[in-house]
Amino acid sequence: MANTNLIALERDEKISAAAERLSMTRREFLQFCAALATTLGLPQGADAAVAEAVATKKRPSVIWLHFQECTGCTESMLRAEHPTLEKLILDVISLDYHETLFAAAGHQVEAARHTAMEQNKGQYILVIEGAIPTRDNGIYCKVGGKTAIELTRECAADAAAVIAIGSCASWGGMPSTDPNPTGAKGVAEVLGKPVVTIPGCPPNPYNFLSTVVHFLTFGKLPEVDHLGRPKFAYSRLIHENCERRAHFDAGRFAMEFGDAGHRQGYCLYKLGCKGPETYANCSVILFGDAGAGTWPVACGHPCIGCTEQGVGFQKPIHSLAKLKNIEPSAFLPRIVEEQGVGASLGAAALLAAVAGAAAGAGAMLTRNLGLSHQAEELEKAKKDGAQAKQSTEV
Ligand code: FSX
Ligand code: SF4
Ligand code: F3S
Repeated sequence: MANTNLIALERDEKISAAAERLSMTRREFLQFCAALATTLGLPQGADAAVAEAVATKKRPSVIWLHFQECTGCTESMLRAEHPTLEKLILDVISLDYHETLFAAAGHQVEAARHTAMEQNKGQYILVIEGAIPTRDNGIYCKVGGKTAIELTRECAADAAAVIAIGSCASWGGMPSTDPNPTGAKGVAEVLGKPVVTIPGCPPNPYNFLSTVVHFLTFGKLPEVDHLGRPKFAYSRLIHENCERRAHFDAGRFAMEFGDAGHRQGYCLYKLGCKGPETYANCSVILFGDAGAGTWPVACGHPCIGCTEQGVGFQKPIHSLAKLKNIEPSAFLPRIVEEQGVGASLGAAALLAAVAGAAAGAGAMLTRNLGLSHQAEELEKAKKDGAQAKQSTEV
């Protein structure tokens, strides 16, 4: 069935204006929004709500703090190969404070943070990048004379939502590697309450963008798992969607880097691949908008489990992964799938047609559409979509 809502939007002036702002054609803009809706696992029709929200809603103010980290999160967000992604990220949010991107310095920047927090009290999104050192009262990371602990608490107090971006902010990540000399911890632990986490070192910018677009469209953050990770991105093991999976199932393994098996694309399990115990969508949405093959395993390196607390930066890179559960490959048809569940064929076709930004991901994602979410989650998303139509500004 054709998606009439989305087609109708093609002639909408607000959509034209948004597309122009982003140096896209209207069709490209709508296709990109459809791809985002598909990434979020939303049902047919939600893509129009996403497009309208991106085009018209007031951009949420974002305060972005940096603590113990390498700035790779920011780098991966804003230096995407394809210009669309960084433009969209900067278009859907109002980045009112960001220590590494601000041209200004010192008191001017501190004043900008206070102003943004006062003017958007209770409405801004606090994004934290980097771990928080807690040993010796947090003296190992200070900005403007305040420790990371103090800044986190101060900025979180009046935030509408807190997002911990990257593995460092999610649970401590690389800085928390044994013996963790600074007592590096994640945001949730320091605040003593759950926050949304988008782990990955670096995290995939699509997962951040999709999370913010969900907030923009529905006025709330997406559903998360017990570690605060959005379910749309972290509900499947890498191993379930891996392009080398057929080799694993057939017992064909690379035994050394550069051996015949490695050169022929065999499974990297015996080189320490942590795909069987790591939840993330790297193999499905890829990185950098640069087409097929742009994720660690495709490049020939075992997954190190960078999104998985207790695996990444904890387990030795070349130790064998725990086979967490015996899930069949997502490429195989399932015998228990309910009929009529999953993203529409229309959305799938649109996604596959999206040039550039989602070209590499299109084939993989289309193949797996409808497998990643349960029926009740889609029903819930449908209701959210209907409510969003009636709701006002975020
Ligand atoms: Fe770096 Fe971010 Fe890794 Fe950490 O990403 S890419 S060390 S997750 O906080 O800057
Ligand atoms: Fe892919 Fe790693 Fe699983 Fe092998 S062990 S199929 S390389 S995720
Ligand atoms: Fe990280 Fe593994 Fe993905 S190392 S980027 S979770 S493939």
